[in-house]
Amino acid sequence: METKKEFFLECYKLGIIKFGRFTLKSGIESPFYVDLRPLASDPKILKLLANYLLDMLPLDNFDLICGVPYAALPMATAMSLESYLPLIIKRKEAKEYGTKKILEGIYTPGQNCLLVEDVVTSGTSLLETIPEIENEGIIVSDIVVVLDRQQGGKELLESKGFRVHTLFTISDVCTMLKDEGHLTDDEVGRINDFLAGNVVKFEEEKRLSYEQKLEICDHSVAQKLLEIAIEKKSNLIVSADVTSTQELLTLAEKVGPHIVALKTHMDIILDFDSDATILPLKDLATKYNFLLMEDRKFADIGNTQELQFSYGLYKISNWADLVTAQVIAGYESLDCFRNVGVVAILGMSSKGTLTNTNYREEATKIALSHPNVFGGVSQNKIPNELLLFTPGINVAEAGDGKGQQYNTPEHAFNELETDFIIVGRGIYKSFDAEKSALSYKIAGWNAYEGSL
Ligand code: 5BU
Repeated sequence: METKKEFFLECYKLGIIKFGRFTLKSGIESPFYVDLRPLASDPKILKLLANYLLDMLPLDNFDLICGVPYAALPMATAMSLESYLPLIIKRKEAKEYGTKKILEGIYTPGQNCLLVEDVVTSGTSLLETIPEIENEGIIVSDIVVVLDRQQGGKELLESKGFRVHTLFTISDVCTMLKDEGHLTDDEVGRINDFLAGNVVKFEEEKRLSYEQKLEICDHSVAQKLLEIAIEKKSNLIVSADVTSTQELLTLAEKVGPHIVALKTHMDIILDFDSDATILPLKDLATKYNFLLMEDRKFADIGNTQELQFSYGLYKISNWADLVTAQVIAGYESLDCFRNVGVVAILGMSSKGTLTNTNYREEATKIALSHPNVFGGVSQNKIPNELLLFTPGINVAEAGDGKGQQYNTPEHAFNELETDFIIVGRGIYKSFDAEKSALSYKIAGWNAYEGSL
């Protein structure tokens, strides 16, 4: 590695500096985050770093070398090995028993010690460390620093009479990374704002629109749902939890014009008959352009799910466009849902559900990786690659006395960035289901537009 710049770019590859939005210990938001500890895990880099640091100053001036714990300890050790300057170690806290020593190693009062620090920010922590070393009779005149965050630390230390030698400054780093295309003008602008002491304005990340989701969701059922949503200006799915074919068809006829999908629990229909129930339902779905979502919540091993999906009374695979499935049985259990889209149950709306953060994270990993899955049901945000379906929506009730918990469309769009709201009793139990569907459709669409 010939130049200092090439050396820095090698260091950068180890992930020592990240750009984005970080909240510092002080509560201040910073556009970058530095952690030089990974440098010690690459012996070649650590050795080169030690030599770059040693090259900055005349070594004859020093009798000892000491790193400020912890990040600079391996750096100081490597510098000692390269220069034969003896190493001393400064404890973070004095030993509580025995010698109560703060410095470990062999030294004598009056010796001059070179101090090594990874990053200097305000300089205050070095100003606390130096007197602890000086109290042992050691002289500190020079400090070598790998990265100066340019927040006044160097100047403060110099004003107290110390010589500070820095290998890189954050400005150097920005210039090098910008030259190499790793940083945009906007990011450099934010870093400069930050260094000038101004409050940094971060762009709020916006939710994706249905048009943007169309570009990233490649499952055909996801595409169809998004196209219907855009065309009908609706994100409403009505949950048709009625118990007869007549009620189901009447409801579908009323709400059909306003929905993207009709969600069913076909096993609660008392007079289910594939000709009398499914054929007219499919006609209505075609007439009003909505999809059929069977909320079967499969939760068994793959072989059983395959049978439940295609056999028995309901033969779901013959008519459903999308189905819900638990992912509790693991990745392969979802392989059987070949000709439909799967919406995975990631989190539930009911009180006391076991779908805690850990479960949701694991379930989301399966959902993201399985090609049959294009969405998830949840009461929390999920990754953009999956469409989010949120049940438990009702503008008039907070619950149903049986564990269901309700939220508003505004909550679902603003807080969860949902894609589709699912409304059952709020519509089919209302006096006028068509009117209610229309008002939930408008509320859902307004909430979606408001969240953009
Ligand atoms: P409601 O009448 O709007 O409460 O009906 C909600 C529907 O959504 C109902 O069919 C449930 O089976 C379904 N649901 C739910 O409410 N909560 C969940 O977490 C899941 C599904 Br998953």
